[in-house]
Amino acid sequence: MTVEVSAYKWVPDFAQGFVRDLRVRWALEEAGVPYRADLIDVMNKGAAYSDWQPFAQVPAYRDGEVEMFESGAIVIYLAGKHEALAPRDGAGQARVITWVLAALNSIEIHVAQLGAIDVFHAGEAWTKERRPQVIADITQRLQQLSDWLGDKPYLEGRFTAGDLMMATVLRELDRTELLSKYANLDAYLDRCTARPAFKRAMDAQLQPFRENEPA
Ligand SMILES: N[C@@H](CCC(=O)N[C@@H](CS)C(=O)NCC(=O)O)C(=O)O
Repeated sequence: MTVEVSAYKWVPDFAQGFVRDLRVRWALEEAGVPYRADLIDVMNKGAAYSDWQPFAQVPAYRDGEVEMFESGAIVIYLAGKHEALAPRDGAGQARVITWVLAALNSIEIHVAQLGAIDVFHAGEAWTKERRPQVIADITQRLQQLSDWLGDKPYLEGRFTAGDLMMATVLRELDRTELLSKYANLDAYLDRCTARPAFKRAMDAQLQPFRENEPA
């Protein structure tokens, strides 16, 4: 069966290039696995979609053997199958799983709060009080990540699904100044997103947005 990934037909400008199907598309591109995007309407997903993704979000994934949701789980699953995404030895794979979860649970958890403050709840009174602490939390994590990375090209030396996930999280800070204070993280993000597989994944996400732009 063809690998299928759910994605949106169109999203508003601020979300274009950031919808989380990008993570799965990128992993599949790195692994050289062809796939089909099942495009759904963000405003009208249809009741049946919740059978595939219980929270009615994207991405969801299926390949004939498994049916999954959660971008992190899907990327970890793919890393287990493809050397392009993780070493084949158990210890190496354990490190990759660790970094995928670190990206999501130790860094994105803070970065997502900044998105809530600056984008989804922009201008609301409570955001003024909350924002400084969120910035402090992100800054601490970036410093720690920068210290870990040092002058390595990737988190574990070679590119893995851990870098893929970390780069998609760090990209969420692109509209802030926070990342540019860490030259090695800035260069790391550029290195990850310069990969041809990332560019193909990005093009594939953006193409339907151009074709389905509301009149
Ligand atoms: N934890 C989920 C989050 C998925 C998610 O937030 N999807 C967003 C797009 S990036 C979505 O579908 N939002 C629309 C909605 O919630 O209705 C994952 O990583 O897969």
